[in-house]
Amino acid sequence: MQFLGRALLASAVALAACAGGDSPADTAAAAANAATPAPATTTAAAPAAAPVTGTTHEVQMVFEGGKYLFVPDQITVKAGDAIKFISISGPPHNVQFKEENVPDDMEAQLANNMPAGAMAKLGPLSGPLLMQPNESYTVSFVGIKPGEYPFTCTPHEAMGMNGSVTVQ
Ligand SMILES: [Cu+2]
Repeated sequence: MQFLGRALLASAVALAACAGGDSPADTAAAAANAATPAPATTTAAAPAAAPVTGTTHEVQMVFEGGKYLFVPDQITVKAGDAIKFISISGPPHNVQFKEENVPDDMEAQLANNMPAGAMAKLGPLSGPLLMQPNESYTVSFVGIKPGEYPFTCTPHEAMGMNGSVTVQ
C-alpha cells in the first residue's frame, strides 16, 4: 500500500508539473497581457461570427524531435475558410494571435471568431488550452481581411512554437 501511495503521489506531482506548462509564470503573464482591454476604437464594432462557408484546413500541434511545432506552420486560407487546430502531442497547446499582429479593425471580428465554447479562453484573441489528445479548436476566418496573421502557442512561445496564416 505504501508503495502504491508513493507511486500515486509521484504521478500526481508529475501530472501537476506537466499541466502547469513549461513556464507557468510566463503563461500567466501572457494571459494577463492578452486580457488587457482593447483600445476604444476597436470595441465599437463587434460583428458576430459568421458561419464558415469555405474549407476547414487542419493544423496539428505536436511535440516532435524535441521541438514544439505547428504543422504546417505556414498556411494560406481564403475568405470564408477556417483552421481546425488539433493537439496531437505535447499538450497543453493553444492558438494565440497578438493584438500588435492584428489590424485594429480586425480585432473584434477575430475575437468573435474565436468563441470560448465549453472551455475558457486565455484572452480575446486566444483559444482555450487544449489538454487532451486529439482535442481541437477551430478558428473561422470569415470576415477577416487579407493579410498575414502570425500566431503562437502561449505555453510554448518561448520554445519557438509559432506559425502564420495568410488570408487571401
Ligand atoms: Cu504548444
